[in-house]
Amino acid sequence: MSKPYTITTAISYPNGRPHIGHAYEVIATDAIARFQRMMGRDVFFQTGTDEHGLKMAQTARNRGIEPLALADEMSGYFRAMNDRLNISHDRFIRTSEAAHHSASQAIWQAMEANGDLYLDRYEGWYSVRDEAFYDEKELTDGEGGVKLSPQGTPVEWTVEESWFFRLSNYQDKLLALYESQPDFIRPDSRRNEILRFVEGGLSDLSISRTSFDWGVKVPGADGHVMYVWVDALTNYLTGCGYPDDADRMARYWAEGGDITHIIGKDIVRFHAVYWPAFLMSAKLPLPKQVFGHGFLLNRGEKMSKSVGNVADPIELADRFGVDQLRYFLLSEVTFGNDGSYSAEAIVQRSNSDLGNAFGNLAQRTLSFIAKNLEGYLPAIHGHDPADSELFDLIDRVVRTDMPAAMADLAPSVAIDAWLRAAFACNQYIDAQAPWTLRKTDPQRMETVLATLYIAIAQLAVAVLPVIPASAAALLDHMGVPVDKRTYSAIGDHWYSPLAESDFILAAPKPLFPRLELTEADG
Ligand code: ME8
Repeated sequence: MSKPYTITTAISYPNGRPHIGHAYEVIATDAIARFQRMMGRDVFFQTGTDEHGLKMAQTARNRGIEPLALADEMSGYFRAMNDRLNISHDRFIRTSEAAHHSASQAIWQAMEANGDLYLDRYEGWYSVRDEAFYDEKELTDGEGGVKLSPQGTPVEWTVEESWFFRLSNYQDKLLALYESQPDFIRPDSRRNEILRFVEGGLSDLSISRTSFDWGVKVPGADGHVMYVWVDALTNYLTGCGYPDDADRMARYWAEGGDITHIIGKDIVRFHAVYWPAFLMSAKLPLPKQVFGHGFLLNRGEKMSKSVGNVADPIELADRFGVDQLRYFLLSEVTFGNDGSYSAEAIVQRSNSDLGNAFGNLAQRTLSFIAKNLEGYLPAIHGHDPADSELFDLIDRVVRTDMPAAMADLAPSVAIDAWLRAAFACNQYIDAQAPWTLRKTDPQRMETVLATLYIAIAQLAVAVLPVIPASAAALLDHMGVPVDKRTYSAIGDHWYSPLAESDFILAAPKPLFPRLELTEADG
């Protein structure tokens, strides 16, 4: 069996509807998961909603409904977003599921059995918006005497009886982990930030709450619910069958397994400090990598409900197209850096790359075949050096450059390579001028068209993880067999049998109609 590959997004707080930042994370993760499947890997891709905690309880109370009713409603919007954006997750987890409560209680008991939990009194600062405890030394002064967390959210003084996790015991073990697995935290900026934090010393972590009851019950401690991050992080194990399904665990959460968490930069501390410490304590395998992507800004500004600049991903998809939005987000933003979006930037990228560079190339070539060869696929009559040069370049791009970039979680680098190959095809068609060859050398015209047809199909296969629906529609139209649409079968060997069959190529419809801006876009 092929080597398992586990990849997850963060699970989102369903205290409101999904925004473009949520869409960005799940689209990037989807592209990577699709790529790994095309490499023949046994992929498990999980996403979902993080439904417990004070933030959910307070939002529900403000709306006069039960937290579960809020979670039911909002979780539905996250699911609907994933459907709309063509997300290929294998599991959508909700932390209110019974199986997840069992998994959270099991990891709690394992940490307790290891001697890492004790009961005490918590006195300190808490941010409901971040669902996070902070040390006094991390805080800054906001307006009106309000203290602010490093994320800029207000904190409140909290005093209550609480279970604690001996995080202070894990400082050396965590530093040893970062040292022996330098890629555990990526990108480097995030790694350095975490190194500094852990080197600065770790306090024990308050991991239960008594002031509200919306959460996973602490086993054997009436009145305590787990701190939301304990149960939230455990979602990754629940999806992998913990604690009862040993076979599933061995497959997707094994020692040395290929396990990647894709999350935003604001929650790296939870994933790169608390999570490995919990797992070490419970004597469970660790993930291979935690990747903290950047934030998406609206025209360079932080999105916020009060400013009213929070973009709805469904609206953007309706207006510009799902694949246009996916392509924009993955090509525009270097994964790991912050990025900006605006209507102009989406329109510009889509029209120039998808429309002009790739769509027109396919359109010109396929219409030419449909019209001049009555749809019969052209035969190859020997190759010129120009043909081999184009094939070599595409081969390098689709077999080496793109897979290397995707495996390295760098979709924008993969797309750059892809675009370079599309430009090379455009130069080839202009230089070879099949419209002239039609009169002067019809055999050479056929070879040129066959070369382009193969190149276009290879580029369509290679870009499937990024724009799955459009690329598949093009491959369907071109008659490329489904079993050839993988990175390993991307060579041209499928072409001759297809050209010799009675397949007739119809005139294509434009794949990426030109997008226009409106006055409202400013
Ligand atoms: O943090 N741009 O949930 P969440 C890019 N429940 N990514 C963004 C973003 C933006 N503007 N805003 C948020 C939580 N994100 C926890 C996670 S995991 C065990 C629990 C990212 O709904 C954010 O960084 O606030 C996170 O990775 C994800 O969206 C969900 O954020």
